[in-house]
Amino acid sequence: MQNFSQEFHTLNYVIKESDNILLFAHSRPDGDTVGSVLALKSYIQSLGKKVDVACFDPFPVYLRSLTDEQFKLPNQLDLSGYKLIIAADSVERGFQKIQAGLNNSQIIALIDHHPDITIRGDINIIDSEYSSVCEIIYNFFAKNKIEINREIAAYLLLGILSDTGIFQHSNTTPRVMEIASHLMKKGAPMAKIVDTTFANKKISTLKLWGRAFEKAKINPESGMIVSVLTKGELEECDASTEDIAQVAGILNTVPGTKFSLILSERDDGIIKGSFRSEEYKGVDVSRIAAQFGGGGHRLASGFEVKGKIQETENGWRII
Ligand SMILES: [Mn+2]
Repeated sequence: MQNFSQEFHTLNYVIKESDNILLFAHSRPDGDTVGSVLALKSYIQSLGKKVDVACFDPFPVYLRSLTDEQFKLPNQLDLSGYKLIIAADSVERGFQKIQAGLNNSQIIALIDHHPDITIRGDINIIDSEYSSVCEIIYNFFAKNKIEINREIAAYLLLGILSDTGIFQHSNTTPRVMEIASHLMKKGAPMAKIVDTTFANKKISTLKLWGRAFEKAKINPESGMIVSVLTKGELEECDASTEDIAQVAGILNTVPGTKFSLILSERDDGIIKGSFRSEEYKGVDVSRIAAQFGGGGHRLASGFEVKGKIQETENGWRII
């Protein structure tokens, strides 16, 4: 795990030297990217600087109860006007589209915890060992002795709770718990954030999950639990592909299973497979995904293939 002392110092220096700063959240924004950019925004604003937050997608409706903040669309902004641009979380989900148009005098900082990030900026703070970008930004504040007020604490906890699945995923280290504890002491409203991010499910999401759970099948030999979602079901439930994301995680909680797979039909005849497992189950799902040309982490991986899903007696197959 890198501690980024030098990078944190440099980033804070550049922030202080820049009057006009752009923060960039990834497309289909989640709690981690939102928490990251808003925590940084709060700090940068307190220094009396001009700061904007951009994203190719609108601010998530479900986070409205936590903040009145809004995103700006990149094409509504004069991107050449920013001295410093900081992209936080999944920097290859949106930010790479604007990077080419920036000029050499502008400083780019990338903060991410995804593996396989290939783009680089002037300041690179990228390490997949961290639970969330909010954990990294917490360290940035701590290292630079920046006061974490109630607002910043709430944003950072939002990101940590989102990316650890409320401390359920294997990325929940003792350090993550320490940070969360400190953020609560600073006034972060834990219960409210949990309610907002996880208890607030749309009826369309629940209907779609219902379809997937109803059809789930367990293969006793491999310990796999599998289910499928067709494009038709997505449309019938008025659900989005985002609503599929957690299904594999929930299926993986069924006792006696070793890993879960959810197959879902996407646009252009693509089928997406998402695997999940847990540390104690002793399965490396990235190796299974690799057999289908995919990849990812040991406990969460995926692949994409062209084809159609066909039901068989003890599962489904892709034809
Ligand atoms: Mn994240």
